[in-house]
Amino acid sequence: MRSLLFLFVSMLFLPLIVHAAEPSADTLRQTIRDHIANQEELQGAFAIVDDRTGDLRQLELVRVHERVGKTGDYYYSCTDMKDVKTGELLDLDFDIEDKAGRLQVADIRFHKDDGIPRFTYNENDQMVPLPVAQLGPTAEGSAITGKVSFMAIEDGLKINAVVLNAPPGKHGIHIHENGSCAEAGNAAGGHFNPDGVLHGDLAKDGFRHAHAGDLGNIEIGPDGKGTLEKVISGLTLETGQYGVIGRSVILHEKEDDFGQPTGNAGGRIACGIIPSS
Ligand SMILES: [Cu+2]
Repeated sequence: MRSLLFLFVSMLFLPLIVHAAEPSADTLRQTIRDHIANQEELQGAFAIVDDRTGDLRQLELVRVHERVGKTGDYYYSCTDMKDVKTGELLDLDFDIEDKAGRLQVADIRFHKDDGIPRFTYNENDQMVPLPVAQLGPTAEGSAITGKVSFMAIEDGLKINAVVLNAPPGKHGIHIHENGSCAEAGNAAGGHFNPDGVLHGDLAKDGFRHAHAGDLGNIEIGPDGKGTLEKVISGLTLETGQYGVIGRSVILHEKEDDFGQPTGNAGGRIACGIIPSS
């Protein structure tokens, strides 16, 4: 009778016990740190193949993010890591599997390069690749590079840009009409301007008072690096009047002063085509 009672009480508490077995955020973060430390000890370094380039990259942990979560059977958290060779700051996602109470890293994905996301997750936690324009110099001898990603959000696009090896100061950055960087960027044509309106600052002025490609300026620091994040409502990754796919991003020599007709930003120093994804 006593053992029956015990069984009954145990069953009452069983869901609680199972629930209590969920690993804490700290434990999950430590699982990632341990995984990296183990690799370093076993192989002398933490290295992982970049699925985009096929290169084996040696990385160093900077920090594990605070946020942890669960999707499907996996727990996850993200890390900031540094490429030992290039110094590039990367964001990697770690999936963690709970194998009968033993936590282990099941998958690792490159999520962001220098703050520029390669993909986002949709409402079903599936990965959706993002179009990323790869900026390159328009003149021989220039080392300017950069990336501009385009993420569809509820009513528009979130645009993230990083530029490296550029002259310090403010530089106009726009979406231009054509998807070509030929002829030193001139083949990209004029500003993307489907409404035929005057030049402006799109984020502030909207489609009626700015070109649909008027992203404004990116500020480059003394180290030649600059980043920009813009949320523009109305732009889209779909085809149509405000679709940006197949157009180009142009980085200009000078600051966009929002004057007419195109902001007095001077020559085109870098260019990249916005791919379909
Ligand atoms: Cu321009």
